[in-house]
Amino acid sequence: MPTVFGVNASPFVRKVRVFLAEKGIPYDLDPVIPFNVSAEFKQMSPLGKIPVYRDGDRTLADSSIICAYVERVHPQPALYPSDPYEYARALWFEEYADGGLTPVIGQRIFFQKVVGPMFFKQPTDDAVVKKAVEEELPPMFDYLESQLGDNGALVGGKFSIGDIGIGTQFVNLRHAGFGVDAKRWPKLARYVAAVHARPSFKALIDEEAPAFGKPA
Ligand SMILES: N[C@@H](CCC(=O)N[C@@H](CS)C(=O)NCC(=O)O)C(=O)O
Repeated sequence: MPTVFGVNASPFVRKVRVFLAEKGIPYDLDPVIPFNVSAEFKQMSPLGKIPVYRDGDRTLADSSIICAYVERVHPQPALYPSDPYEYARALWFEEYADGGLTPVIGQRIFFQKVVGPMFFKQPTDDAVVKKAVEEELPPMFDYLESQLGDNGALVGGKFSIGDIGIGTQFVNLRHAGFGVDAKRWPKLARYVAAVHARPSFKALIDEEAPAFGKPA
């Protein structure tokens, strides 16, 4: 059985766990916290980050790379579109989430509301959160709203790695006590609710919410 190294609340660990759940692949979870990691862990993850995936004697770091590998080993159900442009668009949304949403949702909102107070005894800086929620997120939500059709997926009408990458960020936002205003972004609000209702996401939200967020 493969092992995922990493802890709940990391959007990247959750991305891999949702991916594996969608594929129906059982795995063990080794809850490595990414602070002062061991030399042994750094051999698997040279940047010292979570997640890491171990499959027999093969190890991989980085959620995007892990998912790409798992897709090749377990092609069904396909979580990357087969059409070349849709494939690239799905990767784009994964990157938009990892590189674009993470600095706002993860590093500012979730860190200030959850990680800082819980792990570093650091009070929330409300000004940072307010700026992120009121000024930085809305243009990102506008963009996502503009990309959504009515079929519940970002690319090609079919659930993909792009939806997993975006969906996992919104779990952190939810744990921090924020959501999507359905009056302002109706398609995005519906989309996020539908993605989070999938068994793969719901199981993790239910698992994490008592520790990190509001009860699901
Ligand atoms: N691009 C990486 C990012 C992973 C990442 O930043 N993980 C964070 C936790 S959410 C981490 O391990 N941070 C510890 C550190 O940067 O030292 C991925 O997709 O896996």
